[in-house]
Amino acid sequence: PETTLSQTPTPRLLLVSNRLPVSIKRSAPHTYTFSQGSGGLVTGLSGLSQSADFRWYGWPGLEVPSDEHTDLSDCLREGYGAIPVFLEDELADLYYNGFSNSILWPLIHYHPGEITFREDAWNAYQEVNRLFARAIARDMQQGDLVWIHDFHLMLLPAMLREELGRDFDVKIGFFLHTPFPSSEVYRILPVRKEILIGVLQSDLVGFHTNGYGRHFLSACSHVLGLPTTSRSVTYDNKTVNVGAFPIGIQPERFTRTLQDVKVQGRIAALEHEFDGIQVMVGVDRLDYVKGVPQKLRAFEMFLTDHPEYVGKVVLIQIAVPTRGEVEEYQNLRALVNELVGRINGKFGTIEYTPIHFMHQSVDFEELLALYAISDACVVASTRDGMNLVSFEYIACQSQRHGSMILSEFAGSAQSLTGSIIVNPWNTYDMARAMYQAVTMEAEERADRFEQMNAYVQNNTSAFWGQSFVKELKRKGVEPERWLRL
Ligand code: GDG
Repeated sequence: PETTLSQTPTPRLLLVSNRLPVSIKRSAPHTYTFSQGSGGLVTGLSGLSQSADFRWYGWPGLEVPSDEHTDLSDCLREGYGAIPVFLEDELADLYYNGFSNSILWPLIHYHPGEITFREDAWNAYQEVNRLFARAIARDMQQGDLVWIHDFHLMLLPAMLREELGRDFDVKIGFFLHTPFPSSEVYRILPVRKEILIGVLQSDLVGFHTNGYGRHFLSACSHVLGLPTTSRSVTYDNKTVNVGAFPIGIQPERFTRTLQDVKVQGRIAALEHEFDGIQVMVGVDRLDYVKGVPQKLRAFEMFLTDHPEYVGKVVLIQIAVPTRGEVEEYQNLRALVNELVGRINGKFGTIEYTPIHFMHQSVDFEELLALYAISDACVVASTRDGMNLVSFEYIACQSQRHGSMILSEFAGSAQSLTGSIIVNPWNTYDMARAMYQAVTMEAEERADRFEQMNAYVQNNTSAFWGQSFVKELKRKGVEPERWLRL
């Protein structure tokens, strides 16, 4: 039949991620409380959720007795447009901690030494991707767009096509929030072929940077022998487009919250507390890819080399607990505790604590107050897909124009050209950068801030989400259909 633009219905957008964008707590049988999540992915997609028929599939993050599935699903669907994919605890643990966090995460972040490949974890990963595929396929309509997120669900594009059948009209997009490693590292993965084949049933594969996209294409070429161009790969007689879609933040959320009376009060109190002292801030999940030990050692070297700053500079490090069930994270925690204790013992006095270390998360208002009162932010990631903290710090610095010390291994280093770029493996380099930050003239700080702020204000999360979906919609539209339109 003839199709005209006005008759073409807006396609539905189905988002899929490991976790739903809602935190769910079960206080008693059939009794749940919900709170809206606020991670980068949630805020990045909130603009889209208003513009399209929108659903979000994910694991609710807790085991739910089967007689409560229907009630909980109804609540989540009506309240949040969220559709839970239920998993039993044991399976979720093997898929999430066993395979995603203990095998894929370290490999992707160039820590192959941390990997112990386990067949049972791989089986669980396949099983959970299959459960997601079935849950989504059950609800799908012809013409839907599906946008799958992150390394937990790399088999899902292929499994979804299998469930739907080849002729089903759906466009599948896949976005990886982490780096994609060099193919020389990627090929260590025992199931390297299976994972690539899983992703390659997408129409569009997105990364934060061009470099990650290039690594992915060379893995397709080296591991699977597929023909590639600089922006696509051909698999199963279909072209898969590959592109860079750098994520951003919602800067106005930060500007607005900073005006809050409560936040202003907290800023005044912290400024009073640190009167005459320069503050450096770090905000990281306590993950080995975030380079927290490297940062602490550099801070120690800075104080050793510049004793005139002992008593004059502090480092506030928020280290959000994460993946505590995985052994490497327990070891990291012990190392960081030891380093903080040693450095504070060495340079501290009754009046002065060089490192204020918090192994806990802080609420959003407190986080913003900390960003706002800090004279520098230090991001020392040894690998990081993007790093939203670096953007958030800039969004809170319109008054102070603090310095950004940023690892060259964070995706955001490619955009925040006004930052002091460091190699976190080079302690001297990072210690020098700390000195540079605390001695930088106001005029230079203002210039650097202007550059970085222009980027953060323009490259928002809404822009990221819309760009990806626009590209996905365009992909696969048959030429004859274009002509008729
Ligand atoms: C992955 C990739 C990529 C942190 N501590 C607190 C808190 N946070 C918030 C930050 C920020 C988010 O968590 C962390 O985002 P990052 O991007 O820095 O890092 P990952 O969690 O590793 O995210 C990363 C990202 O996905 C998006 O694609 O950039 O490379 O690894 O928003 O503000 N928020 C509150 N209290 C805290 O204590 N309220």
